Amino acid sequence: MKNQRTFVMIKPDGVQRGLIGEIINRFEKKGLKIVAMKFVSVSKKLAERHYGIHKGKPFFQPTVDYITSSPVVAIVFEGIDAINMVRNMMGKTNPQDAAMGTIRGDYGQFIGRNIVHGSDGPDTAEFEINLWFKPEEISNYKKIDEQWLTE
Ligand code: IDP
Ligand code: MG
Repeated sequence: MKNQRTFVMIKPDGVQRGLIGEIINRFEKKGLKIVAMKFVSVSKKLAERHYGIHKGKPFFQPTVDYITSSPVVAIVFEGIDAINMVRNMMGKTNPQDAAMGTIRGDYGQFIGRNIVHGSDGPDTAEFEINLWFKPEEISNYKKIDEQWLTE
């Protein structure tokens, strides 16, 4: 059982379709703690760094274009096994394969518009949190429900 931080982005389609509250609500109700959050118009440079691992793949440029097309919400969540928890709650990359009950399964139709991003492992989470947030934008604080989320 490890407390982890993970980076989440509500992508432009999630923002444009009015799903910001719905998505944050799901993570919040699960018990994940928001430790950083901001509304961002993503630059080409930031988008290319964020998706740098996919450089050279056919979907790289379309995905950069997608996340720079309209503002996004950038969030750092903290919780027990938060990285996997968020990935499970988002569902598979392609909304057509994502289980009902997941964010992508419930709200998405197409792989190129899959609503939400979440870090895929501890190294990626660290890289992405540092890429999107300055240390002073991240809050260390105790939340009143924490004692009820563990034994
Ligand atoms: P992930 O977001 O579930 O981690 P990745 O394979 O890391 O999935 O891909 C990053 C993003 O690139 C996806 O969320 C999606 O927006 C986009 N993407 C991935 N594969 C495709 C594709 O085959 N067509 C269009 N877009 C894709
Ligand atoms: Mg990924």
